[in-house]
Amino acid sequence: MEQERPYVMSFAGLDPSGGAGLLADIKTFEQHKVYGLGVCTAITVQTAHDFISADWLPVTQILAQARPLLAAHKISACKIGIMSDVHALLELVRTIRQLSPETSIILDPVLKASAGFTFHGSIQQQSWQELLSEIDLLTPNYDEASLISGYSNGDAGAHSLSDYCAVLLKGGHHTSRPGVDTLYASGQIQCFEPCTETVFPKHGSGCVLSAAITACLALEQSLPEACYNAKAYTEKVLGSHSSLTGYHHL
Ligand code: PXL
Repeated sequence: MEQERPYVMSFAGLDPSGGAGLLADIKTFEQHKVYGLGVCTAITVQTAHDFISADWLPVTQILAQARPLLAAHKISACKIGIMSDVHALLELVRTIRQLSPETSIILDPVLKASAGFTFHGSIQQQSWQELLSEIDLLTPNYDEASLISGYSNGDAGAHSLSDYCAVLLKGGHHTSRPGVDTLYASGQIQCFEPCTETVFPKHGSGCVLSAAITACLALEQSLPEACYNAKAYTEKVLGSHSSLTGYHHL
C-alpha cells in the first residue's frame, strides 16, 4: 500500500473534449501521483478545434462544491482556470484563503481560448492588483501579462505584476524568444529554455502547465524546480502527437 498522496484542487471549466480544463488537470495530477479534486466553474461546449460556448456557474455554486472538500482534506495547493470575471475570482480566492490559509494558490489567467473565444471583457487593473496580492503564482502568456498590467510590452508587464505575487510568463506566444518561460519571483528573474524541439501546438497546454506546477508544489518542490519540471512535463504532452490532442505520461 502506498503512502497518502498530497491533495490538490482544480477550479476549472469542464471541456468535454478533454484537452483543457478539469479533465486535463486531473490527468496531469494523476501522472504526478497527487490526489486531484475538481470543482467545476463553467460548462463549455467545444471540440479540440472549435470553441462553441461557455455557461458560467455562479460563485455560490462553485463555493458550495469546494467548501466540504476544503473542510475534509488538507489541500496543499490549488489552481484556478477559467472564471467569469475578476470579481468572481476575488470572492473565490478570499474564501479559499479564509477556509484554508496554508493552500498555495496558482492562477492561470485565461482571458481567451486558443480557439478564439474571449472569456473576460474589459480588464479592471485595480481589481486585478487586489486579486494578485491574495495569490501565490500567476501564469500569464505574453498577451495576458500585457492586458492585466496595462503595459503594451508583456515582459515589462509581467515584471510589474510581480510586485503583487510571483509571475511565470509563458513563452509559447512570445515573438522574440518562443518557448522560453520567465519566472519573476522574490525580486529575481529566472529563464527556462525549452527542453525539446519537437512540440506541436495543443489546445489546453496552459492548463497542463499550471496543473503540473500545482502538483510539483504539493510535492514540496521549490517554485523554480516546480516551474522547470512542469515545463518538461508539458513539453512531453505537446510532443506526444502531431494533432491538437495530447497524451499524458511521465
Ligand atoms: O486553455 C484555456 C482553457 C481553459 N479551460 C477551459 C477551456 C480552455 C480553452 O478552451 O475550455 C475549460
